[in-house]
Amino acid sequence: MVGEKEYDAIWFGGGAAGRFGAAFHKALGGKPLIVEEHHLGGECHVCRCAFENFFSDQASMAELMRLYSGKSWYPKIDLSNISAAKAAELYREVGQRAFADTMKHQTEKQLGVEVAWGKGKIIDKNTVEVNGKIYKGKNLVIGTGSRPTMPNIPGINLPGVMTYIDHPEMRKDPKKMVIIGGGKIGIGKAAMFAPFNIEVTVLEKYTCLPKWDRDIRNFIFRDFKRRGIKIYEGIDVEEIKGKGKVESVVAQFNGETMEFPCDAVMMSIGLTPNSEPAIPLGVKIGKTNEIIIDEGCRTNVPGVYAIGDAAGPPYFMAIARKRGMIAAKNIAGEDAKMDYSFVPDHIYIPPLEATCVGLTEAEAREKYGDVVLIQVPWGPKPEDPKPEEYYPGFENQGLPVCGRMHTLNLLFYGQNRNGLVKAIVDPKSRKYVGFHSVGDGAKTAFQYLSYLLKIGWTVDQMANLHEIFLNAEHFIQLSRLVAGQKELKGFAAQVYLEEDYICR
Ligand code: COM
Repeated sequence: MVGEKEYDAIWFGGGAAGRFGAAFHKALGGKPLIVEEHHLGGECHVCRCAFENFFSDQASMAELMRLYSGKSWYPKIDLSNISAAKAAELYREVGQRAFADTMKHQTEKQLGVEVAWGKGKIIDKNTVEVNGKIYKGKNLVIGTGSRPTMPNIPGINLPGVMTYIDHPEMRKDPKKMVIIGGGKIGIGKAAMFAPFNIEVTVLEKYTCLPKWDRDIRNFIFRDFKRRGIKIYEGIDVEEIKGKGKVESVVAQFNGETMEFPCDAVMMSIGLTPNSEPAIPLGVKIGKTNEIIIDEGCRTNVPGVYAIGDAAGPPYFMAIARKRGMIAAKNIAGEDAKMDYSFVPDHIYIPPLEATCVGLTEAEAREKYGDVVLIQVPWGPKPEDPKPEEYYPGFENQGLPVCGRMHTLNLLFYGQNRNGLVKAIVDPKSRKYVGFHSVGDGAKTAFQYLSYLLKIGWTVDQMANLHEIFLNAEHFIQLSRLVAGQKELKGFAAQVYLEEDYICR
């Protein structure tokens, strides 16, 4: 049966990219149709960003309760029965359904975008079949997302091997978890599981969070060490062992065979784009299985676009949604291009979060030579800290980094765990070239900081903004303290502690 209408575009996949693209297309006056089998919004509210926001909050609560238990006015809290599986159950029961309903209501009712529900089959670039019904479109937009990359190692299919997709599905609390892959997903998962009395070890073949600023990495890994989360870099996983279920991970480390007993393994070595449904159309596929697109999200086949994770990295929701928007504009006859400059990055590391945009210090030094750092805390402990006069365990390192409740509380209770902010400035032009933060609540500012970087914002302009003190990232007031310098030198003694927190 042929559908009555011909659509301007069939959006194949209603995830973040397809849903936003189709909505934008409709707003531009086009006739879009989304084809979606499961949920509008894709994996986001099932197992990715929305779920991770929720689960990070649960992990933050658990970690903070542990930290504050019995201190000051906090009662002693018994954390022996806390459960990551129970937290996941709450999300399954409430979060997934509530988000699915909201996405459906917003897309179909509020935005008036038509959805063909069911497993779609691409017949040709103008024809898609859903539940036996044929839909015709002038353009086809592939937004089929990505999946976890799975290595071909023995034991990979054993029960107990999970990926981020299985996280909300967990029914039982593991005791020991090995996380294979120390990228953004793996490091975030380590911080999320550890507060639930789960012993976590991260095994990374190369370098954890390789693109992040050294100080941010050090901050995260110093905190992991304190929390008992072990990290190995340069370790080569050979096998997952177990009789009927996961029992250990075997790896080569510095020429030795090591075995890590565990009852769960989280695989997080990367993402693979789901490009397969588009291959019969003759679209070009890249080395990492991504559909190759130009700046306008066009594939090599006229009238066929690819958006979101299906078109490869950066794997970031804003990019997915913006690729949808750019494809919509081009379908509507504009000549729009993606802008990949100054894309921020973010990790949940409950009870905090890390965010960055622009250059790392190392990259900035390579490009600009001597750069100025505007950061807190700014260096080793003062000579005369007498920490016990403040509070047992209070390290008195530099100034507090204040965000929301977590960071100020962490300052007083958390043995210097409250955060780090760092802006990098080219002293000649006085322009910022990078912003970095570990703390709580700063990610909101980074949405706008990325734009300020793009337009070449200077310390002098920042010094003129109106801060609402206490704020999550301090960049305005810290910049104002030095903006009066004719020759910009920044603060004195800007050395951050560098130690080795990782097993290498
Ligand atoms: C968010 C998914 S849960 S989407 O990007 O709004 O579609």
